[in-house]
Order: sequence, then structure tokens, then C-alpha cells
Amino acid sequence: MHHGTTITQFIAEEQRHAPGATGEFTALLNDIVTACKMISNQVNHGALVGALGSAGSENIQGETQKKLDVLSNQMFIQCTEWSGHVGAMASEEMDEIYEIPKEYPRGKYLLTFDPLDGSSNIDVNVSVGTIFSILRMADTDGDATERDFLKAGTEQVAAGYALYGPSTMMVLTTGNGVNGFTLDQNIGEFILTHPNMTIPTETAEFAINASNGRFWEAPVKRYVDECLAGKEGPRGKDFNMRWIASMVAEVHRILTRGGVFMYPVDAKMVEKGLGGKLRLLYEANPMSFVVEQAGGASITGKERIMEMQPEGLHQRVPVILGSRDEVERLQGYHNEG
Ligand code: AHM
Ligand code: MG
Repeated sequence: MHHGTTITQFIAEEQRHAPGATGEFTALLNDIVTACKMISNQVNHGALVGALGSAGSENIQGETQKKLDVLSNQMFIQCTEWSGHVGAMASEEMDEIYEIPKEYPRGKYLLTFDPLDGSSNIDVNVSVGTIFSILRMADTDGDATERDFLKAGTEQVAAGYALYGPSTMMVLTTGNGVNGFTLDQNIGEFILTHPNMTIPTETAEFAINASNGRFWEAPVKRYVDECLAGKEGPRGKDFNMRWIASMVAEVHRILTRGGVFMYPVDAKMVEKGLGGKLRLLYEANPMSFVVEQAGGASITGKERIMEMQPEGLHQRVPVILGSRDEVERLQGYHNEG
């Protein structure tokens, strides 16, 4: 017996207070919830259902796709394309935008998603997740084009992630704070367990892939050096470090106990003509929305991520997010440099 609020109930009640809400948005969010439950089930069963290993294909970024990347992408589409609420979708795992098949009605929302983030963790049984964002289509006459997706993060209607960890969680914002739900496997429902999540401002933990240290830009190097210097250094306190290689798990930790996450642009990326590692539309924007709504901040170094005008579907950007004070310190270092 559960005594909590289910995610369905929570979303419906939130929408009841939104003027002019038709119920379409509630229905779309519910379909996304179903997709995440299905992906969670596959991830949980792993090798038992033959879901591990490589799919033998590459995505547009030249990364090898895992079977679960491909499966999760299919599940996300299947759960959301039929409803009549979606105009088109874009995913990290698809080269082009996905148009809604002609047999289904088209709706007014655009969906972007990373169906399985942190996929290098799949085969080693470490946390992975799904990241999603919902945008409103400016013009619902005619077919959606790539251009319709190139909207600043501030235009997002909702965003969130599902984390497939020791428990499966769904964390969601519709621009009115951040709420976390835990999947009760017995009843198949997400229950509100983490209402009004806020990022602590006081923190002494940072996350970065230190193996790229020699390629980092100077402001990031300075920040990390100062953390590493601990009590004796300019920060006057000892810091802890974490790197899970799963942005969802990293952001979830920051939402829970604070800290800062960095995937800066580095010399190696610049050489390849890349603007960063993480993708603006599928990772950086939705996570920035969640983090800002929880009282944190999210920047590229100099600018607020959510104010960037996207230039391409698969555009990559530097990401620095987390506890406000730390992000502001990093911004200060970038402005000086
Ligand atoms: P993916 O979407 O291809 O799985 O990659 C994105 C992930 C992030 O979740 C994580 O922060 C980063 O890539 C890990 O990078 P690295 O392999 O350099 O540690
Ligand atoms: Mg990803």
C-alpha cells in the first residue's frame, strides 16, 4: 500500500492551476513517464534479455551505439508518437528530426531527448538515465522542421530526467520548481518522494573528468587547482571529487547534496571543431532548466546556457552547472581570463 501522490496525480493537479490547460500537456508527460518505465525495465533486466553490448552502428556524432541506446530510442518514440500531442521529435540517437507518421495526428509540442545518457556505463552496471525536454511549436500549420527546434532553453515548457540507479527516479520541472518521484516497482507508479528539490549553496564537491586536465582552459584549471589545494589553498577548505560519467547521476547528486559539474570545452575538442562534449538540445538545456529551477546555475563559462541561440540540432556546448556560488566563481574566472 502506498500513501503518496502519484506522478500522474501530481501532473494533473499542477495543470489544473494552469490557465487554459487542455490536458494535452498532462497526457504527453504521462506518455513520457510510460516510456521511462519501459526503458527502466529493459535496463534492469540487462543481460537477462540480451540488452547489453554494442548495436554495431554509429550515431551522427560518430559514437558507437549500444543496443540499449537504440532500444530506448525506439521505446521513447513508440510511447509518444501516437497520441496527437507531438509535432516532431529530435534525439541524440537520430541524425534528422523524427516526423510523426502520417497515420497519427500531429500535436503542438516538440520533444527532444537523450534516450539513454551515460551509455558507457551500461555494460558495467552503473547508473544511466533518460533526459527530455518539451518545447511548444511556434506554428502548427505545416510540417515541423529542424529550425522549429532551434529555440533557446528559456523557451522550454518542461524538462526532466529519469535516473536508472539503485532505485528508478523521475525528476521533473514545468517551470515551477523541481520535484522528484521514485518508482514503486510493485505498483508500477512513480510516487512523489522528493518535493521541491533545492541545490544547497554551501558545497565542497566537484565533478570533472580529470583525465582531460592537460587540455582544459585556464579558468577551469585554476578552479580545480584551488579545490585540490584544500585547506592550505586559497579556498581554505578540503574538497571531494566524483566522476560517474553519467550526467544524469551527476546532476541528481548535485540536486541532492550540492556541488559543481563541469564538462568544459578543451583544446582537443577545439582541434576537432567541436564546441564541447555535451549536446545543447538533449542534455545541456534540459539539465540547465532543472538546475536553475532548483536554485542552481548553469553556464558555458561566460554565458547562461539557457540563453544561447542554438545553431544546429546536434550542437555541443561546454557545461558548468550546480551550486550557484561555485558556478558564479567559475564565471568570474572566465571573465577575468
Ligand atoms: P552519452 O550521451 O553518449 O552517453 O554521453 C554523455 C555522457 C555524459 O552523461 C557524461 O557526463 C559524459 O558523457 C561522460 O564523458 P567521459 O566519457 O568523458 O567521462
Ligand atoms: Mg547523453
